[in-house]
Amino acid sequence: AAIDDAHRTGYHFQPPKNWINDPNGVMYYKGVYHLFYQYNPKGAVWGNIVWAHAVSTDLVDWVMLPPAIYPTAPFDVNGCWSGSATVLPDGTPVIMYTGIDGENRQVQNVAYPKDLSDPYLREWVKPDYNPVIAPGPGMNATAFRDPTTSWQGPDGLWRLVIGTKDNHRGLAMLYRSRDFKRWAPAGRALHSGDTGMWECPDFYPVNSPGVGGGGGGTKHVLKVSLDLTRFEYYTFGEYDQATDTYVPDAALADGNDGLRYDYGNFYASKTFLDTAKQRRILWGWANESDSTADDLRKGWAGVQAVPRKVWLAPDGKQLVQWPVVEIESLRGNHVNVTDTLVKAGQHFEVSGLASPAQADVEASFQVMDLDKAEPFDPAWRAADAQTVCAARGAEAKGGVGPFGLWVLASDDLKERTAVFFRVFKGGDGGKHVVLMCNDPSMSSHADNLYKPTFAGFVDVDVAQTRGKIPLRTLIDHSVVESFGAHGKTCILSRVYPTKAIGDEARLYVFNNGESDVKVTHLNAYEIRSVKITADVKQNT
Ligand code: DQQ
Repeated sequence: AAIDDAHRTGYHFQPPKNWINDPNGVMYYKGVYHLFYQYNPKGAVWGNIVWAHAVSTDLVDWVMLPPAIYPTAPFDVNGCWSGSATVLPDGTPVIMYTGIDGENRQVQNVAYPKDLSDPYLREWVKPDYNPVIAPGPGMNATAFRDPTTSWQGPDGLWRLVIGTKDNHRGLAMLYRSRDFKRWAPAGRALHSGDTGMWECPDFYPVNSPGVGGGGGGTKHVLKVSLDLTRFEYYTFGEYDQATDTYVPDAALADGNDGLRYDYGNFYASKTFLDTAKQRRILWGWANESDSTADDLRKGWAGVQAVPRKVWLAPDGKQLVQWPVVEIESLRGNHVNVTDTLVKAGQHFEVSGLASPAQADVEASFQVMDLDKAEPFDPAWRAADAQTVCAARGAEAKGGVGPFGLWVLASDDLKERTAVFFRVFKGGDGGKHVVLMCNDPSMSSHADNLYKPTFAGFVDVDVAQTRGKIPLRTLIDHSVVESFGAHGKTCILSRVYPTKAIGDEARLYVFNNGESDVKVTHLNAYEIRSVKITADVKQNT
């Protein structure tokens, strides 16, 4: 079947065709970044799941390899679901993944590289002693999956956690092993929450650059993905290695009120430590938001968000994310706007890019009159940002904001996706409340699209920044991936314009608030497409 490429991405990872979902087994090994991912070799809907495999030396251009892990044995005959890689101290990588066995139980299996001298680690071997972890008596065998990367305790034992549930309680169950072969259940969860099933847990240390330095500044992050609501949240806190206890910081909530990596379409994410550059990198899956019929017609579904560096904010209140610096090597021509006032109700086009459908926009906005901020409705206190933003979309005029970008816009402006801020007064301690939103309600003339408004609060003290709020937005045909306030609040959204495609797409700055807003600077870059090449096996 023909592949419809009108909405295919230029620099967000996707294979040439078919369905993809979760990133799996992400790792850096001897100069090569590995990305495995859930993949249906037979079509553009979820099913027949294998681990597809791609490698890169720069996180930008990718070589597509044959699937690394696929059903071959009783312990994974019905599917090879998500999991993680661990690089052992002797340098051997090991993958632990969820197999769906002949009885449709979820069990955990290991796989090892067949040939460590193959720089791409193309082939993986599953020992006969699999599965190495099976659901224990009384456990939910159809909700027991997605093992994390393992970590070693001071006693030399390896640990990992597996996502499961007990009725409505999501759990990250702890297991220990000396040899990766025999695993003993700790018989308890590292953490749990009243949220429904925990998929794709991730557990790792972070610190703030310049703060603590591996000592007091180190926190552990626990992230989980909620299959009921399709969002992820994280907590961080103290992990006591000796007792294997994790205590999240008191200010952090579990569940709906928890902090999110991304307030948009971003799921089943996973991090790894990049030992080459001493940074932690986050991969996450962005699902389609068109219909299944559209996906079948397109011949493909699913992309990966750009890899993001993740670290702890210096104030210790949240994580911060930023596209890996390598993405900037894709930048080409750019246009620049400085100190340009956008009066109430006005907009202007940022023209001059050959194709704003594939661009990287870095802007800083300055609110000229914060006194115009409307009071924050006390009724919103119990609500989440998305509820507030759905009630006050991009078209609803406000005091301060909505202001920001219209991306993937048609020349008549009938198609456009708004990425914007809104500022209210009367938050905690009299501070301003800053909201960042993505409103796709006008993004397309097409029918049958899922067009939710996404939003998150932004922890920026606008009185102190003199009204300044920075925004970076990565635009990639059907992806709008935004980073507010230097990566404090992130929102990825999928949109499918019918007119604003390819060279027809345009970029605007708008202000629908009463206060004037100054664009103190804006740089919009064309972004070249990455190279996705087929594997050429060397003849030796
Ligand atoms: N996707 C995988 C599961 C995981 C879910 C199956 C999350 O292992 O729990 O494709 O998207």
